[in-house]
Amino acid sequence: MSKSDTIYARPHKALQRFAFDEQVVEVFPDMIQRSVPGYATIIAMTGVMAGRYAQPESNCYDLGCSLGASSLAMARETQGRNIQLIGVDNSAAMIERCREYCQQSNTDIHLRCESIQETEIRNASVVVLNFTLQFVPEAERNALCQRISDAMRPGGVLILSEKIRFADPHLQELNTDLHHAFKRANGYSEMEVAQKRSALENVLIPETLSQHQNRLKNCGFTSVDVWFQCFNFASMVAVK
Ligand code: GEK
Repeated sequence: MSKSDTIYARPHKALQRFAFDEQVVEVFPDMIQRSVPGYATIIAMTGVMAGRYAQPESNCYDLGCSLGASSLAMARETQGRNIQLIGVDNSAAMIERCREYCQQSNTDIHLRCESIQETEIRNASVVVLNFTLQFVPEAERNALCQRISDAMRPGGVLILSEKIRFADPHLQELNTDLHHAFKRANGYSEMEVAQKRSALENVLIPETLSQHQNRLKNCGFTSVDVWFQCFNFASMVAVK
């Protein structure tokens, strides 16, 4: 059981930029579950889609794997196909804890503590970017998605889940309010919601669904669909 997230429960005098450090690792499962609408569904269905698209003798990547939730879901659904699962994260604290989880569940996932902009990607049939592209500098997102597309086998898929922004100001305000209501319903106080929001300012940079869809098409993905959305959180599937 992960500890409950109380990182922003007390007033922080000088609010630091949000970072994926030991303190976050300790509470991460609770934090992401209570903060991201549909998280459990997205993880479970990532596994199901990997089960459908993972090709024998290929690699499946979980980019920004954190504690390996998507990797473990993929592992469950792709057994016996001689697939190499590869999890990449640039937080040493995350990778260390992820390694413990993989050992406990006796799951063979190759873990790399690396930046996803630099990690080698090849012979891929499934690539997962679950809530990670949003932390990559905007200027580097096109090149990363192009590299993923170039490394994919025909018929492979990219699953891309993100917090999104709305071009329409009314919808932006509505969905931001609904997301905050979701967090309050999950036990976060007004102060926790406000402090977390400030800590993520200029760290998590959301884009619109059209920006994502256009980028994926420009990178050579043929069919692109939004298969899940709840408020300002969405997950897309892009077929190569
Ligand atoms: C899940 N996918 O449980 N290179 C490598 N890792 C990065 C980079 C980068 N440039 N930027 C951020 N990260 C997971 C959740 S969390 C999402 C992903 C969230 C890593 C960062 O260290 C963190 O572990 C992860 O991406 C983002 O489905 O907390 O909102």
